[in-house]
Amino acid sequence: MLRPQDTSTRERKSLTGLWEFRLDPTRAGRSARWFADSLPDAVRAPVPASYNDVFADATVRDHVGDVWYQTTARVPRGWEGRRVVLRFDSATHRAVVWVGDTKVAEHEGGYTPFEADVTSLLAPGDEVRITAVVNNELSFQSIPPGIVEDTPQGLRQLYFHDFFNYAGLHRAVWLYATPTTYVSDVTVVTDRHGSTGLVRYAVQSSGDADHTVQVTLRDAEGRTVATGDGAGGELSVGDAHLWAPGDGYLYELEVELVDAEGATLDSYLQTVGIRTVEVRGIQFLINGEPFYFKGFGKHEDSAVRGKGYDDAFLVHDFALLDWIGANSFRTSHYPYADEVYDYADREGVVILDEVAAVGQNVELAGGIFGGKSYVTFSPETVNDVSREVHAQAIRELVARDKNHPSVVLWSIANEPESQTPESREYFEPLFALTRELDPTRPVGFANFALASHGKCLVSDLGDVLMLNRYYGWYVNTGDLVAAEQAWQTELEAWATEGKPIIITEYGADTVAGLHSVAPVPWTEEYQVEYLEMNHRVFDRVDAVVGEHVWNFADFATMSGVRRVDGNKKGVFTRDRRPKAAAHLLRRRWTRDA
Ligand code: BDP
Repeated sequence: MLRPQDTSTRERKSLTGLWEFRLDPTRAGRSARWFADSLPDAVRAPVPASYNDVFADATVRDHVGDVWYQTTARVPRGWEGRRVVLRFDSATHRAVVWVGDTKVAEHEGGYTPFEADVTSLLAPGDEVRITAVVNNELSFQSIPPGIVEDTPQGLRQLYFHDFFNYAGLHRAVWLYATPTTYVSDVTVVTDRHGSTGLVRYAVQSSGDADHTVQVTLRDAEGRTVATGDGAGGELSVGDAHLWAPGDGYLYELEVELVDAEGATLDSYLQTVGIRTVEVRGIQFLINGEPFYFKGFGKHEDSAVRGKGYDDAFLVHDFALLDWIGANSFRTSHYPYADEVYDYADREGVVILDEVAAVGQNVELAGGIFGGKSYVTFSPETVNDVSREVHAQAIRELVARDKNHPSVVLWSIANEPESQTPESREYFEPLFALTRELDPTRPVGFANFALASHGKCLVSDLGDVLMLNRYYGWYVNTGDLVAAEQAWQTELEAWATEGKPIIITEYGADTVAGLHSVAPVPWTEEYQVEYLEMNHRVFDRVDAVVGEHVWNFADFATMSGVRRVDGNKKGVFTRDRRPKAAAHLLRRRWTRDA
């Protein structure tokens, strides 16, 4: 799905700011048609932000069900005769949207954009009312899954993943205008032959006007390096400046729709990083060079705004990644805001891009979160309907992120049950789908400790083995000697598979400022020794091609006896101050720099 842009033929108007907002605990608003007028009894809430923590009110924080957002916007007068689109960069976890009294969009899934052509509903110069009902309920048919319990005290949301169920309008909302004949999709795939870069492109367009497609590829200085005609083709770039980790060199492809007189009907700008990605034997190659992933599993998480996108945190987090010597991260456990990928493209930071399928493992959750016991994959729990929701989430992820050079792998789940025949049956078509949607990137999923080597029935479907392991934390707690041996044994077993292994999680909860002479769990010293132990193990196994510490920063979770004010496995605190482990990682990750 294309982004809203300002180009010679397109304009966009951001609708971020304070919106009218209210909870709907009795789910009255839909039948009472709250969209049809000013939202009754509303307060003001920021967009983008999770609504949960901005009010000093536990009722808002723990609300289960519908909330309503409403704003009014003036349609620019210059948009006469244009196609006007309303776009939400996300609504967590689902939304219905009205313009005036007319329902224009409905979307399932909290982390990908959706939009509606609203041209016929507005007149340039007029003010228009935009209303969204956003629902945060998780069920076995949502990604991620959960269970809403109807208790005498009200609805209670249970879920099987370890981050707070933040909800609301987490990202920008836009009105944008395009010509009525317009570019509707662009796909770019890059390759190289010797020093020549190849850019294969495919353009889709819509609208009535006769047109042809012209493309112009410019380098970072704006010089034209190749041109092409037609809706698809291949451009050659002599002596190409490749996109590479640490060198986010970008070309720009201008896609134009041109009429018979040669006038430009529409112009869309697509950044292009020329690079290749390939798994060969136990290596992960970027531009034919073995790549070693150094970095983190992250979260979109910060105080007050929750999962709300924030430019300052974006720039700061990338500055910290650079400071510490990280070259990559995983968008655990859901697709992040578009801006994150744009920034990674420009900074030359590598991304493992993950869909929001986290917690399809109720056995694990039962143990960790004290929930009831369920069977993960069954007609009553994660079933065919869930799989279609999951498939759609993968389609939307690939459609949104396919052109980002930073994205080098699709991660289609985090720690699902994967040791049962039912899990294999569930995942086989999803791997096939992802490869069909994008044959150019490896596909994987983050494997969970219970599905250890020899037990996991899904890992062989992936191109890369992605392991989340907590030897020395959840097992062998405090005993790093035993942990080192057990970890080494398991890793050597995985190495016999002949595939590259990325350690996608390893980490220890650490309270910043807690110290001890002896390496006692929860202290900063223990986190350091824990990481050092892991690194010794990784360095002894050739198939290990990457290490992503869990987590970049402390983050909010649901309450529980194992969580003190959230998950403390951050190498940085929630407000991004380094723990001692940050200095250790910086030494390790910058030593060859
Ligand atoms: C793994 C999960 C991650 C958790 C982490 C932990 O993938 O989401 O936060 O463990 O327990 O199981 O800290």
